[in-house]
Amino acid sequence: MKLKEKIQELNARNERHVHQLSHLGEELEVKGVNVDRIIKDLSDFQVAVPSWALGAGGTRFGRFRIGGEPSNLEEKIHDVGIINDLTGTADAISLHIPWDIPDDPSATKQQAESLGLKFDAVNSNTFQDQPNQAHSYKFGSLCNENKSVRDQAIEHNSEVIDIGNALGSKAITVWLADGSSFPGQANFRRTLGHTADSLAQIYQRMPDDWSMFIEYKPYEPNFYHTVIQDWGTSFLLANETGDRAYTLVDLGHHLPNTNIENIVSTLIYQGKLGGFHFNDSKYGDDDLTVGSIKPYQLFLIFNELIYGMNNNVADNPALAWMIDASHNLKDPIEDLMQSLDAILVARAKALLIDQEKLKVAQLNQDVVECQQILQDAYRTDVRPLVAESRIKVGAALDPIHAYRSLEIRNNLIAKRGMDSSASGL
Ligand code: LRH
Ligand code: MN
Repeated sequence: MKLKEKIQELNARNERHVHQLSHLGEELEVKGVNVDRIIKDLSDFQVAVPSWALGAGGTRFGRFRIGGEPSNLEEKIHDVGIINDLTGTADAISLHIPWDIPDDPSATKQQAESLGLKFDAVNSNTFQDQPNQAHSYKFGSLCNENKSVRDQAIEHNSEVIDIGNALGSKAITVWLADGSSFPGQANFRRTLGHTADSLAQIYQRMPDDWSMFIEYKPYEPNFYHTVIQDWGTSFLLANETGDRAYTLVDLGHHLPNTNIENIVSTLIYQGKLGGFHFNDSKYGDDDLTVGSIKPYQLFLIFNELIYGMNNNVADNPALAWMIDASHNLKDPIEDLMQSLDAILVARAKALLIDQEKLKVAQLNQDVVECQQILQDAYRTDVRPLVAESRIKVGAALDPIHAYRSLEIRNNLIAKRGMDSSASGL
């Protein structure tokens, strides 16, 4: 029996869900909420799964195998197919090159389409040296003082665009480790200038309907300066590079206590927000499960996203939603499904915010009422809406329960063994 049929069987036992949904529906209708509109919004909301996060992640201190890991692109696409069947929220894959170069792009595209999947932004990699590479990226790639290193990195990004183009992708994400680890090591102005010039050359290589996402990060692997260290630097480079260049916000790429929702609001206001790498963190770029550490911040970010796109004065394009996480302890498929659930829960709560009432309270400078409106939405248990949005598209009422009761990991281990390992972080 196919996975989708087994899911329908499991979903059949849902009396408790039906009761919870009708109770919540009554509560929300009293408040004038259009419940069906929210459930439809959640069903339509799709997030791309990173191809580099389908195996066990690790740190320099160690990596612990989980068994049944996908050891090639075909198996990775298969696993994203499982995640999408169970959640109905993951109809795209974001590839990282060269970790996941398709041997036969048309066969890869076909396999993905047969599973109802497409390819979101492709990611270049000039933060690692590949075997037989002419020039090292040890001292940077697009920012390197040495032109032949920059040209090599520009060429790599051009190859990534060609691969993405063959798969039907429409965007490239450029994240650069470029920077320095000691004062005096780098000239800030020359390295930023080289980067701007290199991005402009890559931009010229993009098809006219493609976008470039410029991802910023304050530190790691360089620990004194990073060329594209913050949203402001990415924003100025996006403006300098072209109309189809945007800033990508990775939630883990902020110094402690940064107000990310304020950054999101400003970028949409300027029409320069390209998309997200969703994850969560306690300290640095921890790449933890979305919503596992700061779920209220994620809710506040979605509030700005919903308000911003409903008042889209600068014609910000539709956003690219992607997860970027690393699974050091959890089963990657379970971890990704928890992240997808947390994203839908945060979005559902934010959709409950009465934006009109909030505006009135803000204009009246009624600070208490403003918080009351936000937290009334945040404190609403929206899980029945999220579950119903999955059931509506044939996915599992409870993906983790379905995944475990169908013993999917054990079946993968039986097929692939305990020692198979996935490329990626
Ligand atoms: C850098 C980053 C970037 C990817 C990498 C896998 O920290 O967030 O998005 O290239 O992780
Ligand atoms: Mn990222």
